[in-house]
Amino acid sequence: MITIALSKGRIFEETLPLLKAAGICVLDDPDTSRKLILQTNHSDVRVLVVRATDVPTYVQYGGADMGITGKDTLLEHGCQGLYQPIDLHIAKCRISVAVRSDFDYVKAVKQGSRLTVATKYVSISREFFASKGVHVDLIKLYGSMELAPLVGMADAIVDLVSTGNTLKANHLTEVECIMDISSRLIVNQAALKLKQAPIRRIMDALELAVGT
Ligand code: PRT
Ligand code: MG
Repeated sequence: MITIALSKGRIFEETLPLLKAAGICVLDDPDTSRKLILQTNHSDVRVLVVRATDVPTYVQYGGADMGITGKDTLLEHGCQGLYQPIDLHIAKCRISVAVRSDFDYVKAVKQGSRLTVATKYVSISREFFASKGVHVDLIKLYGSMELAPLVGMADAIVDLVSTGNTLKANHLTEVECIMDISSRLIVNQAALKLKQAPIRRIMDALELAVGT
């Protein structure tokens, strides 16, 4: 049995065509079904539906043999016990610093001010600001980061940006891009040794599907 961990939403939707190209069709729709284990057209391939931030954990601890996760989630989680063989080029966005439109970020950085930054991405943010020599106090949030500068809780946020519409709607301005993000295939290292042939077959098919 090969178990693949996926999260509902954009990653699931953008992964389906790649799996299909690899000959794997998921038989249940996670939006209408309450099942957390989905069958596929292969009796020996199944899909787990988990929270996006839990995908690396399931793969790391062997609850799933492989999974698909954003680079953002992977960097925050850490990569222990995981192979990352393929960039699937899906769910693309960037992770950026944004501030209230009336906040002069460039000046604050130039003056060496201490910044308060609200984010779900504490580890990525800590590393980024340290590399710039900017002192920050990080506030960990789990969602709706955009609110923090609006209510005076933070000078800046670090969050994912795609179209930029969410920032715009909340009168925030993107001032710096930290890195481009896409989703990766991750594979449990022990599973790759134990189930080498079937895992390689899926990896090769996905790689081919991404290239086409
Ligand atoms: O939503 P939930 O709390 O269940 O989990 P999640 O937010 O971790 O999952 P999900 O499905 O929202 O995101 C999964 C992955 O998709 C992320 O880890 C990214 O790798 C990738 N991705 C790609 C994005 C976006 N684009 C994106 N735009 N994830 C989130 N967003 C959000 C962003 O956080 C912001 O709130 O969309 C908003 C910005 O979008 P624009 O288009 O207005 O700029
Ligand atoms: Mg989300």
